[in-house]
This record gives sequence, C-alpha cells and structure tokens, in this order.
Amino acid sequence: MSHSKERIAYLHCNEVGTFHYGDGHPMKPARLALTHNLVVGYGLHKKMSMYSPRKATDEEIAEFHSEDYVEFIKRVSPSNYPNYQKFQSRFNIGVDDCPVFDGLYDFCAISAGSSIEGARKINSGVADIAINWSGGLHHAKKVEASGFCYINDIVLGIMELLRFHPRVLYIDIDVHHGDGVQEAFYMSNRVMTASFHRYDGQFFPGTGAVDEIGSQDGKYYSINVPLHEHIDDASYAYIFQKTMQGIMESFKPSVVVLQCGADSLAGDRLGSFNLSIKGHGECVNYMKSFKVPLLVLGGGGYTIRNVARCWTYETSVLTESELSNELPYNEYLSHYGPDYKLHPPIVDPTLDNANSKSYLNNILQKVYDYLKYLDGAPSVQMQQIPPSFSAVNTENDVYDGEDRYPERKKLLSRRIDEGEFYEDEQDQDQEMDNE
Ligand code: V1D
Ligand code: CA
Repeated sequence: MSHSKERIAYLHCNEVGTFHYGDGHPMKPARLALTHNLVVGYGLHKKMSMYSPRKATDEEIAEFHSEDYVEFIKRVSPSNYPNYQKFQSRFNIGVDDCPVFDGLYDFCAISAGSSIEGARKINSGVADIAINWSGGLHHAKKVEASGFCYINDIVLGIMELLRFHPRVLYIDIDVHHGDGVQEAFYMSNRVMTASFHRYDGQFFPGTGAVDEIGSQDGKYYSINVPLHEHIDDASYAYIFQKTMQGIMESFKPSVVVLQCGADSLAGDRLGSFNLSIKGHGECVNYMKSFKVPLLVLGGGGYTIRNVARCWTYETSVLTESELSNELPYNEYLSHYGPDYKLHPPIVDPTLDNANSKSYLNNILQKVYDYLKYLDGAPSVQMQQIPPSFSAVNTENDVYDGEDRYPERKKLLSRRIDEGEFYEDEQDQDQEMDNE
C-alpha cells in the first residue's frame, strides 16, 4: 500500500543550506541545498506535502537543553566570541569540532524546529512519514556541544512524540555512535535506542560497546551494534534486519525515528564503512515495511555529492517512486561528475570487510539475549505525559527571511562557483587514490 502525497511531510527551509562552519570544516550545510535541489529535480516534491517550518523557540529548545547553554549559543558570535572564552570548555563550543560560526543559533533552531514539526505532523495524524534531512544531530548533550552538533533536534522530536506515543524506537545508521540520544533516554523504558556504528574504542565518540544497555527503568532499552571497518551491503543488511526484527517484535514501538547519517557510505570523507547508496537505503525500506509511523532524519555525511544522492534516493524509497539513474538537470549538476549517476560505483569494492559472519552472529546473540528481558512492552498509562509546548506553534508556518539570509545565500553561491566543496572532495578522492 503506498502513501498518498498528503501522508508524507517533507520539512525543508531554504535558509538551512546557506550556513558555513568555517574553512576546512567537514560539516557542510550546503549538502542540504544539494539534496533539496536533487529532490526537486526528480520531481519528488510533487509526491509529498512540503513544509517550511519556523525555527524552534528558545522555550522549545530548553525542553531538553539547559537555559544557560541555550542562552550562550544564542548570544555568541564570531565577533564577540573572545568575551565568552571562559565558556569554551564548559560548553565545548569554539573548539575545532564545534566552532562558533555566523548564524549558529539560527542553524540549530531551523534543524530543531523541523524535527519538532515533523513529530507534530505524526502526532496529529496528518502524516505517516515525516522527513527532515537537516536533523539527526545526535551528539549534542543537555549542556554540551559535541561532534559538530549543538542542539539535539532528535531528543526534542522524540520528547514531542512521547506526548502522544507510548513507545518510541530510535534507530541510528550514522557511522558514529548516537551517544547524545542514548544518554538522554538511558534510564527510560519508553524510548528504545539502537545504534549501528564503527567501534574500536577510539573512533569518535568512543562509546557504543555492545554491553552499554541502559540503566534503571531503561536497562535493556539501549542496544548497540559495534562494527568494524569496511562493512559491505550484504553484512549490513544481515545485522540490521536481524537486529531490527528482534527489536520490533519485542519492543513494539508505536512510532520510529530513523537517523540516516550518510557517513556510513563508501568513500565518505570521515567514515570507513563500504555501503552503497542502495545498501544504505535498504535500511529505510526495511523500516518502512513495518508500517509504523516514521520520522526520518539526516545526520553526518561528508562527501557531500553522495549525501545528496543518498537522501534523494531515500526520499524516493519513502515515496515509492522509481528514479532514473541519470541525474536530472539541477543547479549543482557539476558536482556529480564524471558519471552524473544517482548510483555511482563503489570507489573500492575490494576493501576487506573486517566483520566476519561469526563476529556479527556473536553480536546478534548478545542483542537477542538482552531483548529476552523485555517481557511485554511498557505501557504509558502509569507515565506522566509532559505538558505541551506547542501552544506557540502555528501549523505550516513559512519562514519569511532573516536579515543575514540573503547575504549568506550570496556567499553560498560564491563558494559553490569557486568550487570550494568540490575541491575538498577532490582532495579526498586524491587521498583515497593514493592509499
Ligand atoms: F577532520 C576535521 C577537520 C576539522 C574539524 C574537525 C574534524 C574532525 C574529524 N573527525 N573531527 C572529528 C571528530 N572529532 C574527534 C575529536 C576531536 N579530537 C580531539 C577528537 O575525533 C568528530 C566527528 C563528528 C561526527 C559527527 C556525526 O557524523 O556523527 C554527525 N552526525 O550528525 C551530525 C554530525
Ligand atoms: Ca550510528
């Protein structure tokens, strides 16, 4: 059964692709502009209800984050940053991973506002699927930025879903561990988290061992699937589907939040997995097959032409649309050469998959042992439902432009014209060729 256009909400604000973390920083919001251009180029916008949500308010953000932290992010800017240096170590902002950049708070508020709005579309029954590719910023903590993430839109979206849903399942296929979301719900049995990630004790953020299982009421409600480098499509589909089948049967979520970090793709600038775009998209397809409402979010992804391909393909999976492998004409077509295909060949298919079948089965056995403890999904009846923070919300608000937005838009066009992103990625290709 396919979804009608009205049942799929796509949350996108044009401004979000214009922000810039700084020269040389791997996180490039421009990938969101590339993605949206490709989505529209393929005509997928005609298959969804398109929304341009307003920014999250301070009050909404402070439902999870501490007020002083929110205030700091709001006030700090590249020009006044020296006056705030004493907060650098307290909030982990201003250091390499999490720089202070122009429009930082607006960027966070757009990402969070879109995830909260997606959750509301699902809560109100307007949509079965909501998509926010600017969300998925899974490392942010209550009082600390981490790994390019400042405000945790996922936690805010899940908190909104919990107002109406007894059990929320969070799944994370970014190559990095979804530590911020896990930590926020570590003691809760109403949110189950499942993260698939590279783990060797060193790879960022260093957490996500199989024996991190939650505590107190949340014991056995955190699932971690630590993986080694170069995992391929077949192994990933095997471990992902077996794990998720077990979780869906034992936890029985009423809604699923899926973080689709695209740094688990082959050839990512920071990642080290070997997934094709179809392999990554198969996780989305598999979760869609359970016919439980889905909030689908972005996340990491640093070879930006592949991020755009991947999230466009996943939008087509969610809307059940067939896409030609020939990319349509779009503003950024020059990024996708030399092949100009939606599914380019994997850069190095000969990489050795360091995940043996016995390693995967051993992890799976442990996960299934934990799941045995989930005897009957918890009911919401005894739980207090948090008060609504939706009073200030107006449905389908369209953002009407900020003073700095046109200026940033011009800068984005200039950076693209000058080939900044392209060059970064060519450098990366070069490095990979030399290996
Ligand atoms: F390579 C860089 C260049 C400039 C600035 C930062 C980096 C970089 C690469 N990898 N930073 C990292 C990771 N940080 C560290 C710590 C800094 N050292 C002192 C140790 O290794 C952070 C990787 C963040 C990954 C974010 C994410 O992909 O998971 C994500 N998901 O959603 C949004 C982001
Ligand atoms: Ca992950």
